[in-house]
Amino acid sequence: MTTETIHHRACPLCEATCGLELTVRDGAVVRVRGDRDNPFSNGFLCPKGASIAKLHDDPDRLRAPVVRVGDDPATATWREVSWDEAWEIVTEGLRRVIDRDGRDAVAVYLGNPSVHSLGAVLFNAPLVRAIGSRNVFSASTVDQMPKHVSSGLLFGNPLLMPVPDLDRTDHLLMLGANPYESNGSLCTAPDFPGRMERIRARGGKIVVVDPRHTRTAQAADEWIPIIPGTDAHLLVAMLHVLFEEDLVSIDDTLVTGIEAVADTVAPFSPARVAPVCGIDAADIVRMTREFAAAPTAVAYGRIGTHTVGFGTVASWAVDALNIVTGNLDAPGGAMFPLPAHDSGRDRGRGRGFVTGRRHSRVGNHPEVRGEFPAAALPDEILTPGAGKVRALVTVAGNPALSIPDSTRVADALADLEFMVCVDPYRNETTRFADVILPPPSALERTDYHMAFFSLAVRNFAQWSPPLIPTAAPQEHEILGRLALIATGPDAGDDPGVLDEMLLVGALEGAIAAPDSPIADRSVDELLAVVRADPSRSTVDHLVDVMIRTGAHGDWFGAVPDGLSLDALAAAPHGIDLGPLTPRLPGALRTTSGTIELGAPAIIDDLARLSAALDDALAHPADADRLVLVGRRDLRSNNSWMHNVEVLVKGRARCTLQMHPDDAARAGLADGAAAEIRSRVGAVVAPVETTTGIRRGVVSLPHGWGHDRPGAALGVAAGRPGVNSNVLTDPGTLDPLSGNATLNGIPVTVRAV
Ligand SMILES: Nc1nc2c(c(=O)[nH]1)N[C@H]1C(S)=C(S)[C@@H](COP(=O)(O)OP(=O)(O)OC[C@H]3O[C@@H](n4cnc5c(=O)[nH]c(N)nc54)[C@H](O)[C@@H]3O)O[C@H]1N2
Ligand SMILES: Nc1nc2c(c(=O)[nH]1)N[C@H]1C(S)=C(S)[C@@H](COP(=O)(O)OP(=O)(O)OC[C@H]3O[C@@H](n4cnc5c(=O)[nH]c(N)nc54)[C@H](O)[C@@H]3O)O[C@H]1N2
Ligand code: SF4
Ligand SMILES: [Mo]
Repeated sequence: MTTETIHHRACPLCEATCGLELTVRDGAVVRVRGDRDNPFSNGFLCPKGASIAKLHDDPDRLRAPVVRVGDDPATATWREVSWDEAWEIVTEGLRRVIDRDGRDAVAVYLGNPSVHSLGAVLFNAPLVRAIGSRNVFSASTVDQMPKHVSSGLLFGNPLLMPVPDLDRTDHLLMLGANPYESNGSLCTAPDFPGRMERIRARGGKIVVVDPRHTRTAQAADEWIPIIPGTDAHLLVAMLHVLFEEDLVSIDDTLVTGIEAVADTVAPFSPARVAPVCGIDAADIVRMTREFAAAPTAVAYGRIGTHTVGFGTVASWAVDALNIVTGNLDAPGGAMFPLPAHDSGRDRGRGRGFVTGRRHSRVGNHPEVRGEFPAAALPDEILTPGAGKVRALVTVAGNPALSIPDSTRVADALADLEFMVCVDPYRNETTRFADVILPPPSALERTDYHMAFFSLAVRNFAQWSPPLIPTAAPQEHEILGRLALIATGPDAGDDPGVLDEMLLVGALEGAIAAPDSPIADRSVDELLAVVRADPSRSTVDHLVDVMIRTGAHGDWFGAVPDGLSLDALAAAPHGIDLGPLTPRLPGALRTTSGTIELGAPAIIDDLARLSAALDDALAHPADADRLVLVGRRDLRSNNSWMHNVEVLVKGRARCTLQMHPDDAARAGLADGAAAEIRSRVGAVVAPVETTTGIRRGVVSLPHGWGHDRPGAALGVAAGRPGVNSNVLTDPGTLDPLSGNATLNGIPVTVRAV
């Protein structure tokens, strides 16, 4: 007899966290639909979410640890081993390097999916602490680090990032984001496209700033085809207009540094920035006036504004635009979510935000949020001398494809003495590993999307227990065990010790919180409460504590009708906690207790911006100059979902988009093979001519290049594409955040 059961959970494949409805028959998922009863996503589903079971079923997905036999990944063979044997090899490899060369000789790289997997979200930090190395790297510095820095400087808390109140705004100014493909980022909004359509349906306006006429730009009222890398210039000129025309509306009890900013933006007139941005001065003035005049308005910037040389200034300027027009912390503007869980983010440990507490060995890069720039990882491995990195631990990362100068990244990975990867695939990066430790699939684990509920356009909570049982270790158990190994022989091999430490720490924090309703309770008593259900694991217990002691929590019975994990378990479609509400000044963590608009680091970097502007004006670009930008595709997910046949079949997606005029000048027809060359490297890709791109700009997506020998990605290898990060330059970083420059790369393109 076949039995069918229906389950609901949140999709972990992008930041939108849509509700999924999964039908399971005989232990296998036979149908995936959007959950129409999910109050946040209302049934929305994209092709990636629809294929989540294909990931689970992928024969190339590792089910057991594997060990490389042979030095050269191209010719190595791989041996499946037991977890016990894997742990022995990892213990030997890591401790050998630590004992001989010290902890800094072990580097860590944390990749993007580790923010989508609860076990990694909760256990990466203890793992990093246990390794105790200064060489910590993550995908954040090829992504959103500028936003963390600008939030840290403005609000005193790098995790306190305002999100556009999409459902109530009258005017959305979107820069360098393409949610019709990406489904939104640093802004969790299931069915982002539908929310945009409703802005226009209620009479609002959407302006999209992007060198490409994306589907998002097509759905907007206005497309502003900016020259890549110049969003900061544009935004600062908009600030200039606001001050010049006295269109500002600032609460000066809440905001400090206003005069310094007004003075500093004064020289950035629209006329001065216009030729560099490629936008008419009159349009800049008009855009600014419309933004200021709208009943509510919000500026929102993403990858295109962040992964550029002035990423932090641009991030700051996006918020500054919202702040000086009175649109920060107000409905319809940019608002701070208040998620159900308390991760300590809102409890306010200390005040102020600093970077540069130490500097990297090779490039002298300042630490930012405990990390060095991912672009600098190869230097730390390849540059001789004391402190050279000899071992690498990766969790959910594919730096071989995702960080700049991939050719050198591969050289660096090959040079390592020991490498262990927590990853479900043998891919371009993990083929260099000595041991690959696979986590369970997304259907076999608990999820609660902490990071994304903290960035959501409505306050929302959903817990997803494991759907398919597995005997394999959970991701947090793998990371916990790695942490014990890294700590040293005295730590033993019982991860329960670490679990207990984290749980006790969380409870102690809640008991000691200011005005804590559980100040008189004991850790032991509360520990017993959260551990009452034996079917739940440590990550569930930790979420339970965070939910109970969060803004909507039951505080272990002290707040009647408050939330607990039981309440979430009883609501499989998720719980809507209402629209965003104002949170200032309470949420501010600056030393002054105000929004520090004129942070010295920003004022200083505006001087660099001014100098760059002068330089660009003095040396106008040649008429035939080309710059490269990236792009995303709805059916792709960074570097790791190209092994799902239903997603990648059909037309080639890794093409070089090029304006027909530029293509003609280079003698290239649609479909022709073109060599794209930068200072750093060269790749060959087929040309796709389109008028939907600004002249002088070409675009190649990232995350491709699946032709590396030794990877085991059967489907992806059939449509490998080329790796755009062979072209990106590790030498040009945003100095305040250490973020890589991934857009606006000077290139030449010629027929081959
Ligand atoms: N040129 C260019 N480069 C870019 C970008 C760009 O726009 N242009 N974008 C950048 C951005 S925004 C990002 S976030 C980075 C991403 O860069 P990375 O995080 O380095 O890479 P991903 O492609 O996300 O690869 C994720 C890895 O995690 C593994 N994985 C998947 N699910 C899980 C899981 O549940 N647990 C574990 N342990 N592993 C898992 C996959 O097999 C894969 O190896 O790329 C960046 N690189
Ligand atoms: N389908 C799909 N969804 C994804 C991902 C994916 O790979 N595929 N990746 C996920 C991840 S890790 C992230 S970080 C998010 C990213 O989410 P988004 O930021 O929305 O991502 P992109 O689609 O890369 O959009 C960036 C846009 O910036 C434009 N651009 C490039 N340079 C500039 C510039 O200098 N100025 C301006 N104004 N625009 C510029 C590009 O043309 C592009 O349209 O998406 C997430 N969602
Ligand atoms: S939009 Fe994102 S969260 Fe929603 S189904 Fe698609 S991949 Fe999953
Ligand atoms: Mo990202």
